[in-house]
Amino acid sequence: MRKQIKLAIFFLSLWTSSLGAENIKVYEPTVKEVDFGKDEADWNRIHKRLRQVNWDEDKLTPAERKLNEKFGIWEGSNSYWSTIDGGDGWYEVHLDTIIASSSLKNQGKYTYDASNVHDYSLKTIWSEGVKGHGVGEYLLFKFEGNSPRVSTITITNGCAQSKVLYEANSRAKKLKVYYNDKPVGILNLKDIRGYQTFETDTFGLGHEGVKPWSLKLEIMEVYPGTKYDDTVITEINLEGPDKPLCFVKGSKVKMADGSNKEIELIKKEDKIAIPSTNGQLKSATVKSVAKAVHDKYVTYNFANGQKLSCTPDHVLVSTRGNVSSAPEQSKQYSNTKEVQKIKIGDTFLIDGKTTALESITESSKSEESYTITELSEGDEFIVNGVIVKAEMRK
Ligand SMILES: [Ca+2]
Repeated sequence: MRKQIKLAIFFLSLWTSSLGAENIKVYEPTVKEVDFGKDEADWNRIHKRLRQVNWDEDKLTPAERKLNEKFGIWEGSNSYWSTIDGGDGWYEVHLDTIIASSSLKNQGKYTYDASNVHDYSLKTIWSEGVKGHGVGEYLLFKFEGNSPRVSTITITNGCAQSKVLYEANSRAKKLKVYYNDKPVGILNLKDIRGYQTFETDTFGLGHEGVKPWSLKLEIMEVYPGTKYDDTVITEINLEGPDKPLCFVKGSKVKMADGSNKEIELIKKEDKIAIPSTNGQLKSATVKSVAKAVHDKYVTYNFANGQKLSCTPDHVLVSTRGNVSSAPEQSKQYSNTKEVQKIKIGDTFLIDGKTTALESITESSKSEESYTITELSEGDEFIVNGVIVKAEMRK
């Protein structure tokens, strides 16, 4: 009997070491510690002041300006507790669903569902719902086949909103990563409040992908809470190399009522103007928006003095059809298969008049930019007077 057990242990250890021989990588994070809540009052004060002065930062006192250098509050800022400002996250748009193996039952108005780890709110958390520390419990992120690839995972561990709640609940220490149910890595989390960023292998196939795919994060080890066993995660945010094609902050979108609105302020359900076949404008509803940080932009300078700055692959509608500065990259979108290289002298219908492109300038500066990714109707909208495409992934 004893021999059998020994033999079993022997085979078990063979099996685990062969598992270890698989391509399992161990990832260490880059860490940004934040004492969430500590400067909330300051944040709210600056936010209020900026609203009072109609978002003109020059009207703040030097001390207020200095504070806002740290906060970066602007018109699109949602709240102190939001990890994202100005519209939706790109990965929220394309993520199919998040499933948890278990979740703690709702307590009054508090929920602990899987979706809480990807709602960009530091006030909401996922908590596993089994007895003990939840080792073996997991979150499963399911993606559509052509979803943007994932190569960066940023985790806000534990119940990060307060030091007391953070320490009271358990936190993840090691998370095992599965790509399509195959173990591929281990994330070694630190026991800190703040952001922990892991640069991983690249998962998914991007625009070439057809089959749905998944990432699973499974609790392997925890830092035990002082009061509760429940293991808690506040946020898991994803990023990768496939980014939406975007316009720089301040670009003006033509609205259905004829006014113009900065692209960073455009939200779901806004009514914007779109071109129609008879040359007139009509109204369409924004269904989704996205933002991303890019480091390469082009500015198109038109003969009428109009300018438009966007990513090189963003598609503009010229009088000879779809054009962009990087047509090969533009073709990844289902509605922009036919794209030609933009040329000086190409003509565009801007505010009802035919205007030529005079020059193109390139810039390399890392900044946030924005776009509309889905409309209730059509796939074109108007930015700085120019008709552009909303690139559709499906
Ligand atoms: Ca959350």
